[in-house]
Amino acid sequence: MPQDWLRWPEEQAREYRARGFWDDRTLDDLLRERADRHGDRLALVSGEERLTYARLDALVDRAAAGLSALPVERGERVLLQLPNRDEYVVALFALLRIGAVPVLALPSLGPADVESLTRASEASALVVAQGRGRNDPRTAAARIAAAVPSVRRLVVVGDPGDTGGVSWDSLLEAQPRTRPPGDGSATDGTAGNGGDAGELALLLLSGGTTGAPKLIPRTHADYGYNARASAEACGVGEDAVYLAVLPVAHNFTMVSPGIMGTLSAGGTVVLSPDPSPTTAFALVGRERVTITSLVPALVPSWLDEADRTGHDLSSLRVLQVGGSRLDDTTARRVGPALGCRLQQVFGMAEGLNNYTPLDAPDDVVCTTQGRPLSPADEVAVVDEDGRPVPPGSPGELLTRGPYTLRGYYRARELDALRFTPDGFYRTGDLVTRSEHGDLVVVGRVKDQVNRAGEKIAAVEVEEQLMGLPGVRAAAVVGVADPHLGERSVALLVCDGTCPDREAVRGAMLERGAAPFKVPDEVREVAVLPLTGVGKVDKRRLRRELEGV
Ligand code: AMP
Ligand code: DBH
Repeated sequence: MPQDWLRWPEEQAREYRARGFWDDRTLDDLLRERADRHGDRLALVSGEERLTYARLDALVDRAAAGLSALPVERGERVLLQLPNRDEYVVALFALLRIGAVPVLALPSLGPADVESLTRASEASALVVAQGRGRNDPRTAAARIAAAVPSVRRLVVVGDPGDTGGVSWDSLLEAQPRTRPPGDGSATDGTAGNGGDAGELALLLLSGGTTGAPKLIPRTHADYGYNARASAEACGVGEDAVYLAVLPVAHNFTMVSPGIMGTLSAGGTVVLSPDPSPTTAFALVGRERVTITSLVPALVPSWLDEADRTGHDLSSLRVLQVGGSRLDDTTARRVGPALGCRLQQVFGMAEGLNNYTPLDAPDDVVCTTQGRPLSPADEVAVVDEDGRPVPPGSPGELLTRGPYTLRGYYRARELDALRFTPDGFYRTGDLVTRSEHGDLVVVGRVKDQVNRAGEKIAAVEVEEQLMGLPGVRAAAVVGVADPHLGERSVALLVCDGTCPDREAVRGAMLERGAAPFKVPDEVREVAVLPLTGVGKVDKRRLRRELEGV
């Protein structure tokens, strides 16, 4: 396979293998091993469906056979846009089993995002779920399948309707090849950075700071290590019951430790169809959930509901919170209200995961965003000239390590900006680091709004705003918001009448934008403040907006 993205230098890869961070297992091997070892244990709960490891493994075999028959070939990219249902887990592992590369798309993405993701990954198939009304993903998927030349197949979980696609259930009718247990893919250690395990496993979407989607390549070896090490750091073992509340395709829910970490440890994954505390608490009580993860925007409603719920939450040991900054006051309420440990998680789909240690003092847990997961994670906090700053001073976080990408997928020009010459990823996050290595996220360098954990690239929205009649200049900034973390505010300089929020909303949705990208507020201004070099001064804008 031609190498179209940058990988770890060979010497570095050798070191990660020698130190035991990377091994020869594919992500699918992690599931199969568990199925072989204790097939009768409960792996996955979704609605009324309760799948043991053996049953999940058998379903994955059937789905793999069905996908192969379509055909989906080894190495092909397949876009998955599915809600929190068991079919997601089956489809994910089935694709990995046949060596195809899942491209994980959040259900909240708009049709325009799904299309550009499909184009950027040159996906050969799309897998979506039947929905309802205007936002039925089938409608967009059918259009994209017709418009994007690489797409040959559309698979629909539910009724394919008039999309021309095939139903997921019909795929499961295929007869799997018989195969001896434990026979993962060939791992002869000769290909790339560590046999098959060094190959591309899946593609994730970056929150991104530029209009074009940035695809994050993750290998079996690095993602598997991320999952296993996270499970260990979060106390997730065979007795763990992980509740997936956030979308399953989110990296947090996938690997920190999420679905991959829990299944690799032999625990049980429970899927929540929605993030409301009423739904989640019923599942916590029924399934004896031990750990779950949230974005900060969900935490207050969970704490309020905990006061009045009749469900038994005593099984809950850890509540992980991450994706955007959790305020210290709310952080301190978590333990007493839920009777469990808080764990802050500062992660990114690009790699690096930071966790507050489960046995750390409350002050550390409630006021920091954690420490790097791996002893091999290298982090540096640097000033604008790339020079390290002293402990406690803010600077940009740079990182490299055994599960942090060395380059985006097919984006060499972007790589030159986002990576230092010696392979450190520039996170765009402003942090401080204490002498003990605890990180605090204090802001960002990157031009992005972090709205309830959903990352919005300012330029992408600005481009859309500039396309509206009468708009001469546009700037989108994130402003601190007690509920969302940040809300997005659009400032427009106009000729004549300025579009209001409703007009902006209508135009953006019309063009297929995701609803969460529509600015929460639209304001007309006479001019935008500029920096010395003539760029819109977003820091000043943000300060001014937060001051009112
Ligand atoms: P993404 O690129 O979509 O994977 O988003 C990763 C980004 O989310 C990080 O680079 C941070 O900017 C932000 N983030 C994630 N977790 C936290 C956290 N616990 N506190 C503050 N920001 C966070
Ligand atoms: O925000 C994120 O992307 C994120 C947060 C927590 C993440 O990717 C992760 C943990 O792995």
